[in-house]
Amino acid sequence: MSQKISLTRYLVEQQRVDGHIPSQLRLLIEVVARACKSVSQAVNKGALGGVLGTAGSENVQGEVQKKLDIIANEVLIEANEWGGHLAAMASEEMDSIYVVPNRYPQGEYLLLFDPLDGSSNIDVNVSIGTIFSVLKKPAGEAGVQEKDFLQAGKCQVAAGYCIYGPQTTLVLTVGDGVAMFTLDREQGSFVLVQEHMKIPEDTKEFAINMSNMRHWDAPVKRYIDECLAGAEGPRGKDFNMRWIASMVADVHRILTRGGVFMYPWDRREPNKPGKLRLMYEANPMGWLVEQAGGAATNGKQRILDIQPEKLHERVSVILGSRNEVERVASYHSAV
Ligand code: P6P
Repeated sequence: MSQKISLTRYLVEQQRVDGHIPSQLRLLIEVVARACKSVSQAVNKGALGGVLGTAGSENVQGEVQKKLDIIANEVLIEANEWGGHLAAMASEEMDSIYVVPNRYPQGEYLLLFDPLDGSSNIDVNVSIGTIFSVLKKPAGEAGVQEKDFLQAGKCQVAAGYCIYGPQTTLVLTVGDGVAMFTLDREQGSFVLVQEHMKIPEDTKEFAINMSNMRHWDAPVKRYIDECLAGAEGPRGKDFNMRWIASMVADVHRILTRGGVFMYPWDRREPNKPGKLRLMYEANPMGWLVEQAGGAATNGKQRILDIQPEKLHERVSVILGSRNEVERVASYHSAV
């Protein structure tokens, strides 16, 4: 029987054999993974755990917070604040950064996360997930401030997500490709099920919220119209559509079998560049997709090259199978 490789062993080998990650980063990733196991337990309880429904508050995005949004946020903060590997954390659910309290040692890493992405799906038992991104704190300066987080996605040193679906699965990159680990609940550990995941360069499947069609810009409308025209249209092939309205689930499908995911700018809120957040949604997902051979753009620029100006800034996202993403980008540059 082939030996099971745990997340711990994979990370130790990335540290020892490949020299990709220092021990502090390895520890950080293991702590985040343990926190995701706790979140998974809470999510799996559902109504039995009294964790469904709203918390009666709004987050910095002005979105109604679900009870599980707050629970997941607290789990990640409490799991990571004492270990000595972090200087601070930032979360979709918190207006400002969370600096590690003085009673704990400060580390050199910054952790950003969307503690429970897709939370509108919680109450209807559809897959949701935790998205995380790790940056290094800029050298030199004492203390840590919000501006230390404002680094482009290409500066990430680790990124991943944990999807709470039929399986609880952690997908991770430290810059050496993408590895997938499924939670073995009998052992209580994440077990490597695939590494060096690859997204097919071409696809026949797109993911977008079609109800927004009348609000899209011309390049996006052109791309989707051509997909809908099918074999008789300019693409010469039929397309399928999927939209789970949970970025983690849609991206996981694309990492697993290809596809293109689009949440573009639209006219509903013209002053916002998009709905999704750059720092803890688009950047980690964009790096994972690129590490798997795909591409991620805002239509005009590689997502990982975007220099953030605000912690919670939003961005237009087109990511997935490289040839499709490049086609959409070419339609944007043609206008
Ligand atoms: P819509 C979930 O709220 C989320 O942030 C992403 O996970 C998802 O892709 C998107 O919003 C869904 O948005 O407008 O289709 O509900």
